[in-house]
Amino acid sequence: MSEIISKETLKKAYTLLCTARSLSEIYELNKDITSKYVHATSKGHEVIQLALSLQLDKNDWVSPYYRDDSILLGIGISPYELMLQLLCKIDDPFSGGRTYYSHPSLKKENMPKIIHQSSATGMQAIPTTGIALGIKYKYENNFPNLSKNKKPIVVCSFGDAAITEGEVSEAFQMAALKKLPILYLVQDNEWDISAHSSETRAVDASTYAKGFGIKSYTVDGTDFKKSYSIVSQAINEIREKSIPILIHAKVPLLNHHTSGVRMEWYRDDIKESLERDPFPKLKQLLISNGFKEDELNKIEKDIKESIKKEFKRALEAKDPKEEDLFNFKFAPTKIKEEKGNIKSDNNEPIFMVDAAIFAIKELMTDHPECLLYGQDVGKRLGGVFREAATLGEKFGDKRVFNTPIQEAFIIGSTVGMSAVGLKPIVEIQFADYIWPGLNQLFTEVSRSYYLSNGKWPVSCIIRVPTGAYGSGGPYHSSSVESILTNIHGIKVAYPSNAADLKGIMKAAYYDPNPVVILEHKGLYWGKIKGTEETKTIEPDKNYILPLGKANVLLNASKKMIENGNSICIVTYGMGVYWSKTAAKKFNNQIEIIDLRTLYPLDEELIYESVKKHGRCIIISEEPSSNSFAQSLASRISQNCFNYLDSAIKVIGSENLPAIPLNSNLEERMLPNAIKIEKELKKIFNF
Ligand SMILES: Cc1ncc(C[n+]2csc(CCOP(=O)(O)OP(=O)(O)O)c2C)c(N)n1
Ligand SMILES: [Mg+2]
Repeated sequence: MSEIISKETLKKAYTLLCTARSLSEIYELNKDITSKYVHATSKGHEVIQLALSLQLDKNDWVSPYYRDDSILLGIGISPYELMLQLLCKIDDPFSGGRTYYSHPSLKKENMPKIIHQSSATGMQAIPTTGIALGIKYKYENNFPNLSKNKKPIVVCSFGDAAITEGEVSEAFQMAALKKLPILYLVQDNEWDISAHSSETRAVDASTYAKGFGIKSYTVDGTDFKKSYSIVSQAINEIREKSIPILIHAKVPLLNHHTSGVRMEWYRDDIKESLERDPFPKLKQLLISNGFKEDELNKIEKDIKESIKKEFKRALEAKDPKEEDLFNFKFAPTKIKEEKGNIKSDNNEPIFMVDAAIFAIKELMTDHPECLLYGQDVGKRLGGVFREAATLGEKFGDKRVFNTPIQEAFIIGSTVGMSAVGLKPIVEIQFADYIWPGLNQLFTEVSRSYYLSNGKWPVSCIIRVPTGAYGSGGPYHSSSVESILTNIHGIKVAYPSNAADLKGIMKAAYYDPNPVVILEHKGLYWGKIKGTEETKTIEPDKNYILPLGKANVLLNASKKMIENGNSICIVTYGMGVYWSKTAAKKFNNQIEIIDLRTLYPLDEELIYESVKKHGRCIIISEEPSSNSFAQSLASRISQNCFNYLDSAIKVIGSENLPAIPLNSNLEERMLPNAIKIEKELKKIFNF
């Protein structure tokens, strides 16, 4: 393992270490200004970071964490660019002033790529492992233009405390299971914030990783020679063998935890830590390799001067303008109009469940970058609702595969998969179990495009069977649309029949943004009384239904509208069928709008219709209070107030924690046609 490190590399490492130190110093000297926006620096950790970053190739991927400014310097980011981020300036190359110091995202031709880095510790493990999964997928499926000699690797960097988090174990499990080309770098300074490792972990990172079957190396992260050599060995092994490796680097933290949490408040190890300072060690290494001390001192002095100038320049740089706030909410989609033939040659109506399968089959046939994974979706079962049946047989288990019970991984890995150009369709088995995945959806998936200033949209479809019936009971019946529509940065569709589901699946696929499709399991086969119309003729392959387009399913008569005797029901999912049944009891008085997509919402159509009728009921399957439906009612009231003859009514489930298993209780809990009919009558008699 005796790596010969060139003098050029040594000099570069020393120069960058001086740069990192000067940055730490100038931020601290100017803390009145710089502490406006919280930041942490790599002081004490620089050497392992440089040993890594100086060995990365432009085709590699790296996810540095908030203490990794030396990794950023090492891959070629300038101190000025880092300062722009520190000060949240518009030309901050990562986020245009939207996110903190050393929270990068980078998509430059000649540098390693960096997906959006959130500030949630440990959460980068899953998206970053998703990149490695994507790279492996591309090699296994013989994608064109892949480098054969120097295969890309992925690096995920963490602090020692971060790897105690649950989600990290999902990532480690998958990396080991699938033999992914990923290097986990753990910088162990023995501190969480003020909690010491003796309080927070039973074993260190290398022992922990071994439990997953991940090879690991421990190294003194202040020793450049050893660090460089271990990193070099690990990178070569990963490139050649496609395996995960963990490097556990022991380092001292020589700066405050962050600008806001000062070391003098709680650190009792400052003196010992300073004795492990990597700076004099690296200097000594250079001297023993023939460099003159004077030359090294001059480098240090020149850098300090230049950092001072750059800091002054950065202070004068422009801030973002207010209107910049709105850029990059969603990446633009080309799918704006309903297109193609909703009727095909096949006149036999199909179930909703099959509409989804047929859509995915067409997509996977045309697009090698389309793949499907989730729990039990593989060929043995094809999904617990058989909602992926036949796909595994047709496309093989490299493209349609089972995952462990890892909702966080299923959702969060799409960030990485999408970054390498794939289009994952993933599935959460029941809406009730989306909760462990919500963190990834909120923290990583939904914010990637916005916080990377438009660099990293996440294109994925997350299928979520949802809703009650079929004796689902409290853990297989929940509705979660209020939670989902509260997450800005994802789209949420909720189709109610086979044709819509097929058309929406296509639109979602070609959408560059994350799309959750809620698929009501009670509608999959149209077996529940009143839901027979979920079955439709299968639309043609080219049929596509844009997201955000609601549909008027039933019209009230002109006469009833003119006489002020009509009402508009706004609903979706199962609500469509309860409403249809209830409407039969009235004499052409009811208009039904099926929203089909909840975010974005077809506000234009809704307001137009409410203004026409002057009355509106919103029906959803969720408990009604604090819900999406309530929020919609409020929006309608604000926009249509002058046209309303009565308050907007919301009908939902009872406001209770769960849908009970007993069928009588379930019946009482949920809305139904009779309850809706009663409300309609009340409103007409008002
Ligand atoms: C999920 C999450 N919980 C809590 C925090 C607050 N927090 C920020 S840094 C930190 C300590 C992380 O320690 P470690 O991973 O060892 O990195 P170090 O700062 O020591 O380099 C905590 C708890 C966070 N950012 N994310
Ligand atoms: Mg730590």
